[in-house]
Amino acid sequence: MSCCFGLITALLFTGVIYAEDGSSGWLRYTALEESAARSYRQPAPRVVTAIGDDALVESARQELIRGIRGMLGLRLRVETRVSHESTFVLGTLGGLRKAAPQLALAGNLEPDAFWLKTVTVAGVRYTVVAAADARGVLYGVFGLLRKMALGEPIDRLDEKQTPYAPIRWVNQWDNLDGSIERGYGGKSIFWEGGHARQDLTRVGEYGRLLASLGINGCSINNVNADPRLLTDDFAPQVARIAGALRPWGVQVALSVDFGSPKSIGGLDTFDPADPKVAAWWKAKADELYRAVPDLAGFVLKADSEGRVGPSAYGRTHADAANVVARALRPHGGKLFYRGFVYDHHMDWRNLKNDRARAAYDNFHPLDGRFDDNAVIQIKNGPIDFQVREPASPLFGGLQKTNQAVELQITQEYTGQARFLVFLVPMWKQTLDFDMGPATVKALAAGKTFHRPTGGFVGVANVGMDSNWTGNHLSQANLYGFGRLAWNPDLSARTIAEEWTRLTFGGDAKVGATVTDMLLKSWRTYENYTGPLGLQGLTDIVGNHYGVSVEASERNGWGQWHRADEKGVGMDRTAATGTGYIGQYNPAVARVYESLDMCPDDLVLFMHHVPYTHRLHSGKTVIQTIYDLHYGGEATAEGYVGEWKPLAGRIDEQRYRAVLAQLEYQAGQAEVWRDAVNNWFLRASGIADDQGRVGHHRGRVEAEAMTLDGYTAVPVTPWEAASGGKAVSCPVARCAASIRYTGAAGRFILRVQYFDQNNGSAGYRVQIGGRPVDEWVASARVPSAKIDGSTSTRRTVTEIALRPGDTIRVEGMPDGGETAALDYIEILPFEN
Ligand code: GCV
Repeated sequence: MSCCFGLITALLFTGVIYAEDGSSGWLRYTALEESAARSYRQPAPRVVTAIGDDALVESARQELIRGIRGMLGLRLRVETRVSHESTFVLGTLGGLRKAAPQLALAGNLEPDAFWLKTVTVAGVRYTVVAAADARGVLYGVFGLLRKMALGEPIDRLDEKQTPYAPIRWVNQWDNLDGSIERGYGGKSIFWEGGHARQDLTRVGEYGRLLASLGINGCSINNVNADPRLLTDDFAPQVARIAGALRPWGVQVALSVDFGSPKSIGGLDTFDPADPKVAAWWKAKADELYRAVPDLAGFVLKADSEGRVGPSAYGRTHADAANVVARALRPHGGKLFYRGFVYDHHMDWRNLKNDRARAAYDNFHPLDGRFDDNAVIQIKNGPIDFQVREPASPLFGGLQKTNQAVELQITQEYTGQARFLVFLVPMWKQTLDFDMGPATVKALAAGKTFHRPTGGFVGVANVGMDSNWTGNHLSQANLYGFGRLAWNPDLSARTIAEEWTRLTFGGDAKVGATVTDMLLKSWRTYENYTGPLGLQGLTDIVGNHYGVSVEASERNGWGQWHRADEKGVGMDRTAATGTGYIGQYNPAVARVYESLDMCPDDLVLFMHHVPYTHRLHSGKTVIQTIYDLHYGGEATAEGYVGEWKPLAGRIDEQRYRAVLAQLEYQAGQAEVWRDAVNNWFLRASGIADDQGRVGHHRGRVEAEAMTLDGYTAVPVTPWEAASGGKAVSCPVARCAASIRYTGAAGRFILRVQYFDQNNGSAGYRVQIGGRPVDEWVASARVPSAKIDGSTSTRRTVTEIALRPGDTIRVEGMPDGGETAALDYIEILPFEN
């Protein structure tokens, strides 16, 4: 044994940084820095005893063994009884009191809570992980290991942790064909080709990640539910998935389609008031619970975005929820009924229409009419996961109904796994917001009105990508959601620091840099996209990614910002607008209703104002739009410089992947900045008082270059390309060139091109006939068009230019991708 221990220690503690693909997430258990390892190793027990044969306790024991081995290089010996030797003792309070009364563990714990306690008996020290139930034991072990990974002492423990709310769920929007709606981390880990995957290894690994955060439920299919999931074929498949998650205490839930009694059930109706329909739901639930006895329940999206619902029969949402909830109740199941109900065919010409009103208007009148195992699942804001929204007034509008807050972990409107956007500060703004009766977190958790069920739901959409979320940094959002669901009083900084250390190790410079980048990233993204409550300004009817300022206007989807030549913003006041503000408690409404009191961050969400309106800052709205876009872009550009000094301090594989992501983001930030600013310049006719908007140092439009094969094409929307145009190559090879006429020197050359997803075009740059760069445009970007989503920047640093040199960019189309170019920029090289 001593030989093996020595070998393991030598291998683990050599300080070598191994390549990592991100699959371990924050559960890496890499060797602690030697002095920290020594301080834990010396007093640490060498034995683990787990009391009870529950599968979750077994998971807890295995996890402890794995963590201690990874971090300290110690192999724990497994014993079945608590002896007179220093031991890690795991078990439920009941089990421990019987098996080890000498530990004298007094008191009680809530479900899922845990107690980490150092107990000394006759000079022998025991490190105890106790809980009311087996799941709490598992959570306690994860809590203990996290402490060690964070460098916190564990020699004198007496810490109880109780989850803030009983509901801590994730939703996955996975389709049976293996795709994921708004998923950016690869294919489904659950489904493939219309069936549950044969190999569910990743599902188990996901369960482990979720359990480490205290997440106890996961719905495994899209809320835009495929009714086939409720056909007989699927029960055994759901049972297999549930089996993979069960050792981690994560219960499976299913999204269901309200039309199922008719579409797959053979009935001629899905009317919730029809006894045949009630009987169908009951029989279906009974059948499913035979296959999956611990099924957590159903999630239901009805009467929303084309899904059928109770309105088909003139019934209410309470009728719909209750008919399903009653089928689940005998089995202890819950029905999550989504509050995301709105009309997406609204007349945009009617200034009183307002999608933001919909959730409250639909559900507030029904308060008290939902059964106790039904929960209204409410998105954080009244629209749809925009970069900034006020807290949904519905949180304050339900006092006799269970509710849960729905947060979106997957970055649908916030950069889709290509941008660094840490969402915890945004979520905290909602959770900590005082609705009048109480904060959103207290209302959602059911604390304020003593509701039996409530809590937190996060739309996670992880996928088969090794790093789960499509990039390394977005994992911080999954981690942050879980930590907040367990304890919403944690600060964004604490969560960012924890995640950074667990994910990238204990190097202080890495910790400080990444934490700082995370904490400023939401505001940065907001600034270069849609600040002041403008919201997304993205392609609202398409991919929700690239810039498209007017896409949300003049259609029925209701994400309007109503910008015209005179002013901008939605008038949602009670006095002259849509009346949305009147849905809040009077204390909140008073602030939003008054232009003087309304926070600048939400001013255009609440009010329509002229561009010359002065904000609290003293600046006009239009100048603020310009300045924030320049500021946001500059901060995003700065990420690259902040990240580069971390080379060698984290593994090369993740270092490079993140660097590429940040470089890409910097380019996209410039696209957003210019597009939004140019759009508002054209709309308002008011110039930037700093002369930046519309003027770009060193920029040469591609259409102004000497073109060989390339032809100029208009771009839609016009603001997505500089000058509204690009050049596109209709033949096998094209070139755009200019003769450099400036002073000799060293420069950066930027090439703005379009990386469509329908081909992999090649590009080559030559200066004075010498090749200086070449690349293939093959990024995973969600558009096949020349637009704001595909606009991408390539930077060639430190090139020498002399007057008379020819700069030539060649493009070689591939498939449908036309090697399109927007512009080049020649900028001074600064070290
Ligand atoms: C699953 C937004 C998204 C949809 C999503 C919907 C919802 O509209 O764009 O993809 O559908 O929200 O939350 O139901």
